[in-house]
Amino acid sequence: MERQSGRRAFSRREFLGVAAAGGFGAMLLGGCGGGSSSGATSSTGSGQSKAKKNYRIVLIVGVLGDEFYTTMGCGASAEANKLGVDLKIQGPKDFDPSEQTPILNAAIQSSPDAILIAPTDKTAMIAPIQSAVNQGIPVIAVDTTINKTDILLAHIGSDNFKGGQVAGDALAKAVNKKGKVFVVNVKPGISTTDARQKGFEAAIKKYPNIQYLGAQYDNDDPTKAASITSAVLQKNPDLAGIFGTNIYAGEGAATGVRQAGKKGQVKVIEFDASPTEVKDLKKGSVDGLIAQHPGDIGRLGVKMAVEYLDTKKKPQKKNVTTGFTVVTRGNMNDPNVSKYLYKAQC
Ligand code: T6T
Repeated sequence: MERQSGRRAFSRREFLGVAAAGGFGAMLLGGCGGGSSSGATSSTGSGQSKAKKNYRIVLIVGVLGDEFYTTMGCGASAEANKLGVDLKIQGPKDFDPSEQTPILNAAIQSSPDAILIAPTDKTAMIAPIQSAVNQGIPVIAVDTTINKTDILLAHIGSDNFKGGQVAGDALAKAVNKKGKVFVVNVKPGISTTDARQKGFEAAIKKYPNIQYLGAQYDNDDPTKAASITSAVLQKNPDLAGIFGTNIYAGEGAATGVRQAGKKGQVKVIEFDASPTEVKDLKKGSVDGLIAQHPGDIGRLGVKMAVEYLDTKKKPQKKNVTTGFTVVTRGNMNDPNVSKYLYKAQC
């Protein structure tokens, strides 16, 4: 099996290196909330806006080593640096609420001024987030969210249902509006990827000659995504297309298609724009990417937290939707598109 993902190749040193190289007031930490070290707050140049106080903010991502969250961290770190805020970035090694909860609990113990979090499950993360709120810590959900949104200060992320619809229409176009298609998804209970699947299903209903084979779950593991894809291809040698709902689903789907010798024949549309996904697009194993704007999510998250801490006024918009960009072989070198391709480091 070829190496597929930044996540599997992740090392803790690499992550710490990212923060250091970026020169930002941030540390990226692996593991279960252990040993958080404080990043130095860099001074800002004259004329730049500054937060009223030297706030401490924690960003807890969905999983470390995932370039979507790395890119979000880059945006958050840049904003923290600009505002003179101390930002720590932490996250679990797997996209799992049982790993994310102790990290959140440790962050709460350190009494930060605000927490930004990408909840790994829309139900399981309600109680841990409620604990933060009960201690008076404002919480902003970034990317993913929870079912109990009233306890959040706000949510910032993509319109994932719409993104799924765009993916559905793109795949329908790629397969000439006919044939069998299926979805590789992560796991049920994640607000973003659930919505993408729903949006995709709503879109392909419009095409009577498309037969939907349903969705299968890879547990955010590209190797599992590849084996799911191989099995579906073996059962359905006439498969026309696949939608991968995130980086690892997409990367694994492309691998499965290549391993079956069906590159170009089976069309693949994927969410996100990791370096591997972009390489697969360039080489023809993938036909389109729905790139989110994670840098904007991170930047806006820090900005909103600081505005709230400075003024104590709740944000006017509780749900901030960031955009996405459809990346194709035809437009991937356009600077207005390539600026949204994800980073493996800042
Ligand atoms: O697609 C992103 C993110 O939006 C989703 O919530 C989880 O997966 C990613 O991080 C990509 O792997």
